[in-house]
Amino acid sequence: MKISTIILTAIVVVALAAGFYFTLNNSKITANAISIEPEMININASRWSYTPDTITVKKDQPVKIIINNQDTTHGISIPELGVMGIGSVEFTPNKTGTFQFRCPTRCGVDHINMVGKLIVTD
Ligand SMILES: [Cu+2]
Repeated sequence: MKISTIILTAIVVVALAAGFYFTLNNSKITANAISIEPEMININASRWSYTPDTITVKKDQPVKIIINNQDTTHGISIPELGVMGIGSVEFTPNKTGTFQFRCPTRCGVDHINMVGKLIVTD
């Protein structure tokens, strides 16, 4: 075997090993970035209110709101944050402020008055 072939083979092996190492490292970084557990919040929903009716969360912190229906099917809708769900909603607030949430299901005569408040802080 020529010396140049041996050197070329060695270079290829080192390059592959380096590529493999960086790929592994990048995988770890990605895994860490998406492994942030959502903050779990339980809320009771019944005709026609939420308990609690005010929730405070942090911007950029994933949150999962579990909606415990006490009578019929209710949910949470926050159009300004692109959030809508029944049973539970999971999202990451991307802006601070005070947002009204409403029930997205027609759950009865006072459905329109079923509102809550989400406060997103820094
Ligand atoms: Cu409702």
